[in-house]
Amino acid sequence: MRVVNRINLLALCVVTLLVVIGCGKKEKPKGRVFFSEPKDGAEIKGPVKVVMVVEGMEVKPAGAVVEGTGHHHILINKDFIPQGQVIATDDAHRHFGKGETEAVLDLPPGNYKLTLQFADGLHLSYGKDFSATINIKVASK
Ligand SMILES: [Cu+2]
Repeated sequence: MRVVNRINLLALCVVTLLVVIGCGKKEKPKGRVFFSEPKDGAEIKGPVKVVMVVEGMEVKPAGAVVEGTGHHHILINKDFIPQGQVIATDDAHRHFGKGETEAVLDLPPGNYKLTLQFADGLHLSYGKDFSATINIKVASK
């Protein structure tokens, strides 16, 4: 009898778990990007090491457009790029087209707004949902 009860309990747990997982999937956001380094508001001396994270997509070097993949960009003192718009290539728009997730930015002392922007293989932005902005201060050495 005890064994049967345990099996019933186990079955109930499995069903509950499946329902929870099933519901969770529907509510799961598409994904996001963020800097795991530096933290928003950080004050940094010297070169700025950045660590870029994406969730819900895969990092892939630039080139072909593959659904669900892309590469990171850091926009310096710029806002996110609207979805579908191509990201410029200049000093204020850095591409990490080799699929890098870490970089070192050599920034002169001052206050900076850094926007992380994920975009597809042809550098077309994934928009606001796949951007994150932090403010940092680079202190004089
Ligand atoms: Cu790019």
